Amino acid sequence: MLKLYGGARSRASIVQWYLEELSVPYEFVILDMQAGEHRQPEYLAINPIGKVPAIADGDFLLWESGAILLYLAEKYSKTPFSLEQRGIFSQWVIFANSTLATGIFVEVNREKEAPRLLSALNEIFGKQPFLLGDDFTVADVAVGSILAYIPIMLKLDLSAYPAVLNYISQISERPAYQKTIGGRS
Ligand SMILES: N[C@@H](CCC(=O)N[C@@H](CS)C(=O)NCC(=O)O)C(=O)O
Repeated sequence: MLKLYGGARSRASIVQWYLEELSVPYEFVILDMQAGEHRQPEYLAINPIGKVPAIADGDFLLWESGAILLYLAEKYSKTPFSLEQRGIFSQWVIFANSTLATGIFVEVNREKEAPRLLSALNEIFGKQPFLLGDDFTVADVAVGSILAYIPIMLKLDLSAYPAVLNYISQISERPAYQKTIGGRS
């Protein structure tokens, strides 16, 4: 069975959310990060950087939440990805973990970056329920988890972005979300 390594409150929840969406069986190996279990040789053999999440899918090891999401999306897709689809999914996952996360959660960037990022997303969600249209995809797990962490972790007023607020509320109601990220708020 696929093993997901993470802390009780860590970015492993993002991968766990997607595993639940996909109905993929997994074992969640919860490391005691307070005690530094993620920096012990046993875990460094899985991720030499000593960060979570990581997965072990049989003998195959992978770390960085975005890389894991993309691997799972492709592995469990009913049809093979085209080069263009792969590009679009990578675009949104990398956007989520680099541009969006640093624009929102790095305080020094927030004032300048948050309004333009959230305005652009608000435009998109004003026209369609999910990032790529009518269907929920891995892009929504990556971007949605960063957006959903805003009310959990920051006191940021999102009232100027009603479509973003509506999107956060819609994804927060998904059973797989409730079982994972939602369970920590
Ligand atoms: N970009 C990485 C970030 C990983 C990361 O920073 N994880 C945190 C937990 S949320 C961690 O392992 N912190 C422990 C440490 O830095 O020692 C990802 O998305 O996987």
